[in-house]
Amino acid sequence: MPLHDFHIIESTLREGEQFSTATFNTAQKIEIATLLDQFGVEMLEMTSPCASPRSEADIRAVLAENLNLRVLTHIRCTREDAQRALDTGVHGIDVVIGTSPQLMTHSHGKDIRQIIDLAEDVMTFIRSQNPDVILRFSTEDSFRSNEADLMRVYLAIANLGLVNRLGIADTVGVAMPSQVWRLVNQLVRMTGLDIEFHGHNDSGCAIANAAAALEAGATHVDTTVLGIGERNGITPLGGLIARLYTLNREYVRRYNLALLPQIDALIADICQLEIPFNNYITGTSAFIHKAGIHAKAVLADPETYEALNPADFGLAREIAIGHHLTGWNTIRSRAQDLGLDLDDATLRQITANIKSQADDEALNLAAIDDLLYQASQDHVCNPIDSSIETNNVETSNVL
Ligand code: HCA
Ligand code: CU
Repeated sequence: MPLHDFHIIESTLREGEQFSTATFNTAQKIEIATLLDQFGVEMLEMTSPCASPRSEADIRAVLAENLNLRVLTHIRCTREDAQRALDTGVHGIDVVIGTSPQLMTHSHGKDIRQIIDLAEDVMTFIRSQNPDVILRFSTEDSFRSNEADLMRVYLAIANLGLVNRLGIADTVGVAMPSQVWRLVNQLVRMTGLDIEFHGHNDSGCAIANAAAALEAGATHVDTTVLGIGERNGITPLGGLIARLYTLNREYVRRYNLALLPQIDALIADICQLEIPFNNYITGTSAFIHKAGIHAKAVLADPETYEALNPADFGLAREIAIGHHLTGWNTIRSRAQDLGLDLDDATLRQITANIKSQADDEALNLAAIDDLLYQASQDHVCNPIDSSIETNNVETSNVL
């Protein structure tokens, strides 16, 4: 299980460019590549040089930055595309060809024998031109391909002894984690080569499928920042990190995790998106605790209700206070933060008051603070404060 030793192929500058609102100019590509390099991703996949003049120029521009990460480009399975890719001086080439009946019919029109012949020819050509380029061969739409056909293709390519990696792609986001596990496991056992997983998120399994691939022995996972890509995208970088961190922090310790908020914010900004409230790690609510029972336990020990430590990502947890589910431990903690010394009975009374008011509308922090300051002043003059409205909430039930 190479979970401690996997590699991220960050494809924001390839798959991510295929997202509906994504267009990156050269400076933005360099900024994104540089940040991802600082984060520590091992590989960066860029759009084919054949896609547009700027796509070609930008591969060279990113290469000229001399980053630590390896720069890859993603091409169709043709000699022409391969030559253009080689000409850029890129570190690695990711070749893909569709193998599902749908793609064989509507994309390139070739049958399995023709696919194998073409792939063998293109792989042999690339290797003959450059013995060092990192070479990957992948089948598009692997999970809707006929399994026997798929294996014929992979075995033929593996037997050439020329490629560094085989890729599998859940192109339309239909695979279940168990299917991914099985296919990866089969390929690892059959070929012994490095295996890459690329998974779309149409049915919400992109992260789970990437994790299943790694558990089955995959060595590389494709991600994009915020998961952007065709349709609703692929495995998000932050989501993969969250998944692996919660298995074992050591798996992701080599990455500069505190850069994640900046990376997500940069892509959201360029693509004019809001980071979803429920996004992994960087969503606005990812570290907000609300119910009194939760807040009490988190105040005692955050790990009670946190599988991820926000501080590891340069973030802070929040405790929501002014709502009807609040608890007196939370209110006491706020009073302590304000330097107010209020006795338990007073705090319970204020809590009951807040709950009662918040049944109609949540109170903001300033309103809570006013109540606490007021109580503290009244307390000095009159320890039993009759001005604070209470309701029938049993104080013993108020957590
Ligand atoms: C594409 C399809 C692809 C390729 C994945 C891969 C997919 O847009 O070219 O090369 O592994 O999802 O199948 O992104
Ligand atoms: Cu894709």
